[in-house]
Amino acid sequence: MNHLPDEVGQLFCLEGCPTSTVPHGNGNVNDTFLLSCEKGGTVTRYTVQRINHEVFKDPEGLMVNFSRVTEHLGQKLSVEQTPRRSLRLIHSQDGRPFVQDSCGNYWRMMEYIDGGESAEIPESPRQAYQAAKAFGEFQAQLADLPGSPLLQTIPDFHNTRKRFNDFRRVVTEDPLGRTNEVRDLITFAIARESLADAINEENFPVRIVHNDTKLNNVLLDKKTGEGICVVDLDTVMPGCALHDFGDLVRTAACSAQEDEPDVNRIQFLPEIFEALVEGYLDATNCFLSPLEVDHLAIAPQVLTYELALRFLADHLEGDIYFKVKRPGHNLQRARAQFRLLASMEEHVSEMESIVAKFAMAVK
Ligand code: GN1
Ligand code: MG
Repeated sequence: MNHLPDEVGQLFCLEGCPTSTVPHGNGNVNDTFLLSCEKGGTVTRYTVQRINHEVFKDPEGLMVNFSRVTEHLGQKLSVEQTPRRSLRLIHSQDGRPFVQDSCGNYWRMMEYIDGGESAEIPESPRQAYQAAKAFGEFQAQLADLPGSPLLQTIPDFHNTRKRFNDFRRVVTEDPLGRTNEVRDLITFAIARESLADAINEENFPVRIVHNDTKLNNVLLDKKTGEGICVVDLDTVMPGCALHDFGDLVRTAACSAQEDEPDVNRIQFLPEIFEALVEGYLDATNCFLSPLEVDHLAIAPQVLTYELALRFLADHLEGDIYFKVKRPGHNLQRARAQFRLLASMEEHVSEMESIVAKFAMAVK
C-alpha cells in the first residue's frame, strides 16, 4: 500500500491534527509511513505501520508480543540513566494497541524516534560495533521478560532446513518455468545443503531474540553514534541468539546492499566482522553459552544462505512474499547473497580466529 488512508489516523489518539504523511523506510513486508500532526504550532510525528497479515497470520497475537516487549524495555530504560529509547505504542481511541480499517487491514502507531539514524552499509568499524552491541543488549534486556512464552509470529522462521526443503520443492515444481535461467544458482545452493543443518535450533538455548537484525533495524544516535533503539519488532519471539548475530553480519559485513545488482561490488568485510563480534560479545558474554560462541563464525554463512534460498524461491514463485521494486529484484537479491556467501567462504579461517580471539578475551 502506498498511502495511509485518512480513516487510520482518526482511529488513534493523536496530539493535534494530521498535516502530512509520507512513506517511510524500505521494509520488504510491512508498509510504513511517517505521520506529522500539529497543535498550537507544535509538530508531533508518528510512525504508522500496516501489518502484512498475509505474512503475519495472527496480527492481534503479534501485537500482544509487541506490547509486552516494548513495555518491558520501556520499564528497564526508565530506571537507567541512558539516552537509549524503546519503541512506544500509541493506543487507539478505544484503548487498543492497534486498529483495523474498513478494509480489514491492521495498523499500529508508534512515537517517532528523533535523533536517530540507521545505516544500510556501516560507515566504520565503530558504527558496526555499536550496532552489534545494541542488538546484544536487546537480547540481554529481554532475558527476564515475565509471563508466558511469546507467540511464534512466524513459525519456523529461521528453520534453515525447512527453508531449504521449501526451496527444493519450488525448484521441482518450477511454477513459472524460471529454473533454467538460474541453474548456476541452484547448483551452488544444492552443493551447500549442509549449511541447512549447521544451526539446528533444538541444540541451542531458547532465548527471546529479534530475528530480523538487519543493520538498518537499529537506530544510532546522530551525535554520539551509539545505539539508541532497536526497531522492527514483529519477529521478536523465542528463538536462537545465533540467528540475530548471523543476520547482522550478513547485512553489515558486506561492501554493498543486499540487493546490489553488480555482484562484483559484493565482498565480505573482515574488519567489520571483527567489530561486530566485539560489540556483540561485549553485550552478551555474560549469558552466551560456549556452544553458541563456537557457532558465531558459521552463523553468518547460514543466514546468508537462508536468505539467498528465500529470495531465489520467491523469484521462482513470482515474487509473492518480498516486495519488489523492479522485475528480477528477488533474483538480484539472491545473486547478491550467494556472492556474499562465496566471499565469506574465502574468509572462514579468519572468521574463526576472530571469534576465538574475542571469546578468549571474555573467558
Ligand atoms: C524482511 O521487511 P523487512 O525488510 O523488515 C524479512 C526478513 C528478511 C528481510 C530481507 C518477516 O524484513 O526476514 O531478512 O526482509 N522479514 C520477514 O531484507 O520475512
Ligand atoms: Mg522486518
